[in-house]
Amino acid sequence: MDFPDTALLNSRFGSPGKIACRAGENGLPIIAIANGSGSCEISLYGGHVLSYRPAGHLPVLFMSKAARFEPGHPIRGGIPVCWPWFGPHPTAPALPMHGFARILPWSLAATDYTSRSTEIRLVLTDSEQTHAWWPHRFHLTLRVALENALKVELTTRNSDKEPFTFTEALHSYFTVRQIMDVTVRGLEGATYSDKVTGTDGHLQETPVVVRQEVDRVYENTETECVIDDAGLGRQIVVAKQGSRTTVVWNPWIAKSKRMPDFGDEEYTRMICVETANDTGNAVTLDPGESHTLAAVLSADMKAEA
Ligand code: TA6
Repeated sequence: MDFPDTALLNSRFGSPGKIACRAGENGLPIIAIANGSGSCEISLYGGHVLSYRPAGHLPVLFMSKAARFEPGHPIRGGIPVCWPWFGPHPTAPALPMHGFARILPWSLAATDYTSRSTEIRLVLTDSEQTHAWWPHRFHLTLRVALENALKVELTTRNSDKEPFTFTEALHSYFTVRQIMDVTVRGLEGATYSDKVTGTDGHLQETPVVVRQEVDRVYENTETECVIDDAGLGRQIVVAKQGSRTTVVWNPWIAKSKRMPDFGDEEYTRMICVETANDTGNAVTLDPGESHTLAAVLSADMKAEA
């Protein structure tokens, strides 16, 4: 897997105190962006936001201590880009889980900064490799903007001659102090498919709590979610645009033990609240059309009770 030399990236895109490129594990290039609002790191491998830390806060995104940074293997934590399908491929389960965008090298196309915002734009386009998995021409842009929130935008453009349909997710892993002290608000009244039991049509009547493996797909919901972390006295707000599906996942005990790139106890310190468009909210683009999926993440210390 070829990546540009980080010295070359720095000469072209670097800016002291704002944008820096470095070689991470196995030489995978990492772009670090920073400003008065905080800091964020993004891997060119997978177009993958690895970390986000608002000024004055503990890290917002979770990264497994057992995560593997190896070409061909998805990174366990941060914000994996699931595209052009979410979950297993609908008809060819042997194809990569959650699509191929998160296991391919992206290019750094542009960086920009103002007094308030620092942003980068990564690009992934179709290739012989992607055609073998998905027979369409596309142009994918990931824009990551660090302001008083972290805005992550995934824009799909159909550069083919025929329409295509895709599903997608920004599969965000969030750090919590202790999962037993966490509730996720914002999905009350929505219905979900339970991927653990394989059943549909469940009504979410209360804020989500995790006391077992949770793998729920809420379709037709555009509301923002709030991860209320009583242990840290912090709320993480997961706002979204261009997304009609939200997924909530915690692997709990048994599944954690089955994941080699995830610590057996790490389920206690994370929860995924994913910004998506899954099957019932799949997106179809005509040639030349574009669609943007965006997650806007921010953290607030809870007001003293
Ligand atoms: O978003 C939840 C989910 O679809 C779960 O079913 C679980 O498979 C998780 O994604 C992680 O998938 P991965 O392929 O990254 O191990």
